Amino acid sequence: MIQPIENSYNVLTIKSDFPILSQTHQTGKPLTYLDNAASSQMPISVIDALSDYHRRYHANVHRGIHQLSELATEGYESARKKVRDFIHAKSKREIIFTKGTTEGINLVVNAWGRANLGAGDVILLSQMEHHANIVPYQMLASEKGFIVRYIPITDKGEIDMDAYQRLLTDNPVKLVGVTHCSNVLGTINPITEMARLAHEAGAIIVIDGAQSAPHMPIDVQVLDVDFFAFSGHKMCAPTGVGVLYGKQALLEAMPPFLGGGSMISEVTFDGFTTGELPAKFEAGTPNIAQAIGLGYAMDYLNGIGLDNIHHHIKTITEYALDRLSELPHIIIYGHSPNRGGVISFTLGDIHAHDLSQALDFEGIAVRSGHHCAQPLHRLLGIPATTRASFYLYTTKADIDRLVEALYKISTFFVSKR
Ligand code: C6P
Repeated sequence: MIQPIENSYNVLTIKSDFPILSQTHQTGKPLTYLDNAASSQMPISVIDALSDYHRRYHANVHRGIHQLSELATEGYESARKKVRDFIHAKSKREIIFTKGTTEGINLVVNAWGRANLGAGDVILLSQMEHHANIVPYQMLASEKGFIVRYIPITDKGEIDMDAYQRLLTDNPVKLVGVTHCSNVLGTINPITEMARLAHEAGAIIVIDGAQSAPHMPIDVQVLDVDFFAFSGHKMCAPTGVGVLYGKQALLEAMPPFLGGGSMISEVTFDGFTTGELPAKFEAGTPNIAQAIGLGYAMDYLNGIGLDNIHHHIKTITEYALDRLSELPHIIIYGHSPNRGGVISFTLGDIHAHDLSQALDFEGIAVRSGHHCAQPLHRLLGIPATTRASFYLYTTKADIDRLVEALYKISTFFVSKR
């Protein structure tokens, strides 16, 4: 078993950087926040950076030549450089600010997909995808007539790599869309290997990085992926900002997604020409404060070190798996040894919503439902799970509180029968 590293990592100091976490729940109990896969919290440095922007240099970007606009543009473009460094992209032209992962994937589908996919083409998604990585493809498939196939998963909740290779060779596959880390099973998928196989088969690979970018070092060049989308609000930044990374040659060759201000070079009454990257994919006024906030969130995460964060989450997840396994009637979904910080489970026949409401009465925030992965839940034969998800500030004491509360709740439900 991995030894707890809380002393050297100093999780309590990290936790004290997040003002929201020192609150008391309305029940008077301490607040234990275990819903980080939905949205994480913001450290004081990010909150201060947002406030500073709003107090000192709020203005539109790339438009005015007055002082406030220049400061805002500088802040916004400096955030782009921080993102480039954070994911090790070659150029900041490859960094497109979006609203979040969902918008990033929709951009790829509607721009690259619309230009490159047609009747009879095949694309592969996996059975563990979030709706954001299924529905946009289904929408375009119904219009264009391409075929969507699903890579099966094993009993452990991992991609079935043999089936993946068969699906790649059986068909002329044009695109593979897969999550880096499942938001239900926690599985971290072997993206470098999957990208190599996709490229050998002549397909591009699009990665949903919503659950991986916040938790582990990302190098898009080592992964050799064509597109990689993620969201700021799961990595200490505000909502309303995300990133789509794309290889420059692909971004240059594909048409724009949205039309409007900023994304053009020239407009006449008869038509328009597109602007340079990355503006070509950023029509309209962007979420400036949020992008600047994301840059500060990346500074904060870098200050702790993504390797350290990844190690801490692995340690906490192992501890949580050990402790949760003590509970009678618990079923945990996802058994890959290579996993991120989410644990989805059912507890006897207690409905997931009842369970998360009862946990809320104990001051513990988790998520229940299908977690926007309904096809996966159908495959698992269950309508809903309860999910606890961890981040850089989660302590062993948080896990202990969760387990104690689950004991208490299961005793209460059994006594009611
Ligand atoms: N999952 C969860 O509770 P947006 O909403 O665009 O920021 O992210 C969408 C998304 C895409 N892929 C994966 C793997 C995700 O986990 C998410 C967001 C949250 O699991 C909210 S549904």
